[in-house]
Amino acid sequence: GKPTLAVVGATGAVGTVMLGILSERADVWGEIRLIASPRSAGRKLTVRGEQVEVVALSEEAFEGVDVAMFDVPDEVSAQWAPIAASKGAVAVDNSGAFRMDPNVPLVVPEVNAHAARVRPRGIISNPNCTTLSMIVAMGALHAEFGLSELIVSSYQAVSGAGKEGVDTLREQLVKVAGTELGTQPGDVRRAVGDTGPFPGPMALNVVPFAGSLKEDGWTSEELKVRNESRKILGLPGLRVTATCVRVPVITTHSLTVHARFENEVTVAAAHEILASAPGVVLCDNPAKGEFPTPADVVGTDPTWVGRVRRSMDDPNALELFVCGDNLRKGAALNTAQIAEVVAAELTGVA
Ligand code: 11C
Repeated sequence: GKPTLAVVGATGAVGTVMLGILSERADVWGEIRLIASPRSAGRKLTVRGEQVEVVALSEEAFEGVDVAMFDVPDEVSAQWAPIAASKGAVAVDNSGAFRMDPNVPLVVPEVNAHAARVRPRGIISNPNCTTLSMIVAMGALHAEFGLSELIVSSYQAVSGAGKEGVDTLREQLVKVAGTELGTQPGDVRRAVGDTGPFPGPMALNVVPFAGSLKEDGWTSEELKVRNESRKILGLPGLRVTATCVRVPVITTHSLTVHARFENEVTVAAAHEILASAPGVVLCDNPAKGEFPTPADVVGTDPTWVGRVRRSMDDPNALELFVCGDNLRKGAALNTAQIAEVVAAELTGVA
C-alpha cells in the first residue's frame, strides 16, 4: 500500500503551507497523520480536501508511520526526530538540529537527490530557507562552470521568523500608514513600539541581522548559508560570505549573488543553463522591466533568477538576483520533495 506520512508541526507557518502543498501534489501517500503540540491537539485541519484531527506529539503518534516531516523548533526536532526514526520512520527535518551532522544528509532534490539514500540515523535534513532560495540555481551553474566562491546578500521576508514575524510587520504597517514617519532619526522606532522577534522596526526599514549572534560578529543565518551551501554542493572548501538582511516583505526571500567559477562564463551560457534547469525560472529582460520581485514570486514553487550580468572586472564571475518563496521551496515544498524521494524508494518506484 501507499506509505503513511506524519506532519509534525502541522499548525505552524510552514506546516500550514505544507498542508496546501500536500493537497496539490501528486498523491503518493496513504494516511496523512497531523501531529502538533498538546495545545493544538483536537483541532481539525484540511488536507487533500478532508478534515483531519490533529493528534498530540507522543511516541505512539509515530506507530506505523513511514515518513515523518518535522517543522518545529530545533530543540523539539532534536528530541523527537530520533524517536520517530527509532519507531521505523524516515524523519525529514526542517530544523537546524541535524543539518551539519555528518551522518545526516542535507538534501535539495534538484541538486543532490542521491544523498537522501544514505541516512545512517534515519534522518534527512532540509536546508535553511535562505540557502534554499538560491541553491537550486547555484547547483545548476556549478554543474556547468565549477563554483569557486559565493558572496551573497539576503533580503529576507518576515515570515522566516514564523507567524509572529508576519503579525509584527502587519501591526507596524498599520501604525505607519498614512503618516509622515521616516524623516527623523528614531521616529519609526518610537511609533511602532514593540519590535517583536526583530532587533529593529520592520516597517519602513531594513535590518541587517537575522537569526542569532555567533562568533566574530557573524549571525547564525550567515553561517548556515555558508555551511549548508558547502554541504549540499559537496564543496567543503567553497569560499562563501553572506550578509543577511531582513526587509519588509511578508513572504519570499531574495538574494544578490556574486558567484565566481573555475572557468570563464558568459551571460548567454548562464541564461541557457538557467532557462533549462529544473526548478528554475529565468526572468531576465530588464529593458522590459522584467526581473523577479518577491511581490510577483510569492506563492510559486520555482527559484526565480534575473539581472544576470558578467562581472565587469572578472570574466569568471556572475552577478545575479534570485527570489524564492521561503515557505514553499525554502521550507515546505523542499521537505515534501525529499519525502517523495523517500516514498518512491520505499515503494520500489525509484
Ligand atoms: C529566517 N531562515 O528567515 C530563517 C528561518 O534554520 O530553518 C529558518 C531558520 C532555519 O529567519
